[in-house]
Amino acid sequence: MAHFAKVAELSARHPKADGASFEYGTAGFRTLGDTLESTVFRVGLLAALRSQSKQGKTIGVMITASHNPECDNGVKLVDPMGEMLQQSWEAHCTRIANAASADELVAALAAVVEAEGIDVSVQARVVYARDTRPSGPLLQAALEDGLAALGAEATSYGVVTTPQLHYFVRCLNTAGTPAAYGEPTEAGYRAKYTGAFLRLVDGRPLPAPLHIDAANGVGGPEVRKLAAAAASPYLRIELHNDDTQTPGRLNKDCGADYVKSNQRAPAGLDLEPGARYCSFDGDADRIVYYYVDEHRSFHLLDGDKISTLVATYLRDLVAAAGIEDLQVGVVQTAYANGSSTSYIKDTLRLPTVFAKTGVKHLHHEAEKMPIGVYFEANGHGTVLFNSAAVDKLRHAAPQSPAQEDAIRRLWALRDLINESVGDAMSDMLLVEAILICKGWTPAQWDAAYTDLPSRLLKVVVHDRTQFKTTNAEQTLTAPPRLQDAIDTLVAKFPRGRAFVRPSGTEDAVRVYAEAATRADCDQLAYSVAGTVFDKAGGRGDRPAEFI
Ligand code: NG1
Ligand code: ZN
Repeated sequence: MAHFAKVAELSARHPKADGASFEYGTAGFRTLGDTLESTVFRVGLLAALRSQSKQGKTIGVMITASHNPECDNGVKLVDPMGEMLQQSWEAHCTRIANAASADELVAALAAVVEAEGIDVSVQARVVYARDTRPSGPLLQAALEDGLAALGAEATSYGVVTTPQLHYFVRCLNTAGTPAAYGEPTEAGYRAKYTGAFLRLVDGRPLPAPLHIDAANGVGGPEVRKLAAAAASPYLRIELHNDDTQTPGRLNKDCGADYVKSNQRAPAGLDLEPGARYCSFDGDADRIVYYYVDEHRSFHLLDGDKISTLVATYLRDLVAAAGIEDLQVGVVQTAYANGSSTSYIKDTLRLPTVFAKTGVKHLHHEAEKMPIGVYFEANGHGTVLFNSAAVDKLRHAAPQSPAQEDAIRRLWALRDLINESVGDAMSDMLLVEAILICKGWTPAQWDAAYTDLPSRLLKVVVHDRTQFKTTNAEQTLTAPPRLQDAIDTLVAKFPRGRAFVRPSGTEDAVRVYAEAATRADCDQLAYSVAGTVFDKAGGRGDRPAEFI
């Protein structure tokens, strides 16, 4: 096809290593940064085709490996409304990334054009950005070659957070329509979110400063600019781990993933009772909060705690606004702490569903709810208002000043939320606004329910693809009889729950367990991990007994 004339020539500059194999998974392509050049070049080609398949709508490409080590990198595509790439294209991505030669690559591209009925005369439009990783500039150059090979109109947003890029894509594709989302610029992003935040908190007592661990990633400079744009005593921040220059520091012993996984403060922060802390991950799409009590015990306020805080606040505002039949629902994954699920069902009495791991799955479930709050326990999530909910808000007829105020607040909340994707900065402003409005300390927020002790382990096995799950990934259907063995172990522990699933982002199987006490939980987690190791081809060291 003439359209692919330049592909072979430019592809030769970014050859694929023999034998290398890539898969577009939950987080796009993700692996060691110095093995990704051919893949990122090809993602440029894919982005152009995806845009053409959407009649020239703007597609986004983000180069990041999020919370993973600095030596990793990754790349993912962003669809026109700022959402994750439509799942049916993931197989196209994998096939194109794995084409062994230039000829195979061109044939694979032609197959996508054929399968999707793409009109290649449409002008493709693509915007892209990267995080602070050292491998980023070289990968960006490869991407630019891929975009040039198909004549895409390409615009770089430089180094920004992942959710900022999602926001830009949505703004660009909704400009001039009733769904216009905002200005597709960094300044526009900051103005939109800080404006909504200040509308919500205006007149309330001022909070203490917020301490932010920026994981030594792109969130550091970006949140500094956000606070400068707000220029308000309602958003006073103390920034920590904001070194994006020194090699090796990104995500090293810090950031949301470290804090959630280790249930402890990041390096570089000495926690003081009474203060409020949060951690972003390396590309600032996840956030967790935490604090220490007067005995200096550490308390984590993870995605489940954020989700329940936000859902409660929204539910109460809808009631205060006097709007009937505007249901707030909550989407979780199996990694949600069992106490949070019971709290949502039994105390808040809100509908809740489980989705598979990975935000695209939660996003799709939340879209089915009028107001859908979704968070992974690791702090990645947001809130969606469907069009029926927006209509209800638009047509609400307040009967009192209190109702009018609640409706005004619901609008401001909607503006405060990055609906395209989970966003650490927007989620931070959301939590801050709610805490300010309620006059709450982190301990008061934490008091809603007590987490069950939980433990997340990894088991390396010879072949993780043999693990198949059902029931939102909580039950194994293969390898045979492994689930029975897990069930027998779980039954021994009060409030015990455990499940096993293959990771979508790492070559490992994850084991999650929770139980009524820390000792029971650890015993359950390690015995399930040991069983997986023994019965399903464990590799390397058998998971160590807990200490
Ligand atoms: P995998 O590796 O499939 O467990 C991890 C996280 C997900 C999600 C993705 C994408 C856990 C247990 N899993 O997926 O929640 O964030 O990475 O980054 O946290
Ligand atoms: Zn991330």
